[in-house]
Amino acid sequence: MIIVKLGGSIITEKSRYKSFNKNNTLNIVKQLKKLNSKLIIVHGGGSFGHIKSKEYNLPGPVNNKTLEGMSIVHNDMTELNLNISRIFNDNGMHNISIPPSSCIFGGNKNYDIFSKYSDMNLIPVTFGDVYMKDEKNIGIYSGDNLVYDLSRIFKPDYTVFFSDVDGIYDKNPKKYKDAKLLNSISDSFQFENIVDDVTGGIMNKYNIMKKISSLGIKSYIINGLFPERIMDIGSSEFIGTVI
Ligand code: ATP
Ligand code: IP8
Repeated sequence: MIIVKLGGSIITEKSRYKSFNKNNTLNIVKQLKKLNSKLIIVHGGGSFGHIKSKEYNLPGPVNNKTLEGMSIVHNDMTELNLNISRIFNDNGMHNISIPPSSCIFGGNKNYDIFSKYSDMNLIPVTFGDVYMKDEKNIGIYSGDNLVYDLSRIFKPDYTVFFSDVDGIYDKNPKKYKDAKLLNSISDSFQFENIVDDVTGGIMNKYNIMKKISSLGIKSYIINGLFPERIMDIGSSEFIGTVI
């Protein structure tokens, strides 16, 4: 089993509301097919999730505005999910969409349905979503957090995070031309997000990857513009960051 996160920056254009990057997604799906492995797919929100979350003050306390926002963001996320699920299906990778807002409520999480569908050889396709943190607060559950939750349950061989950069650098490569790619992380590095993310950007991703590694599971960040790099995992040719 491999758990794959499709980052919002590679499957959408993050600064343009609801712009889906079909070609990037298709290229990744084609490589995933070649792996011939059991998969769980998690995708981020990108411009289908973060823009409206911010506009409607999410995460935040329940009120008329945040409830409306919750509905809008969830609908937009299911639209993105449908775009992605169809590409998998069109490429012979049959799947089932599982919204986290139906599995998580307050402190209660129940992911049993993932194993049931996975056992039937349907690929679960899930996503960062809105959810009820408790009775008074609406939260945003990041796709990265889901990768961790699912890793604890499924103990995958490894996890892969497709993003729009080659991996983690010593500083933001989008801002600094001299940024150096870190193949693995031992030194300190800086995070500076250009596009605001309601779930914490690459810093949250790095913290999640560290938590996954404490389960004894490796996580790889790969540039989704070069998804074929997934084939080099474990070899000296691999380009990306492993944690
Ligand atoms: P998500 O679905 O969680 O949004 P994502 O793959 O789109 O996943 P981001 O959270 O957008 O990931 O993180 C990737 C971005 O982080 C890059 O586009 C880059 O601009 C930014 N970034 C900031 N600091 C760094 C760093 N030190 N190394 C790599 N990227 C960095
Ligand atoms: O992009 C958050 O998931 P992420 C999704 O994986 C929403 O952090 C709804 C903003």
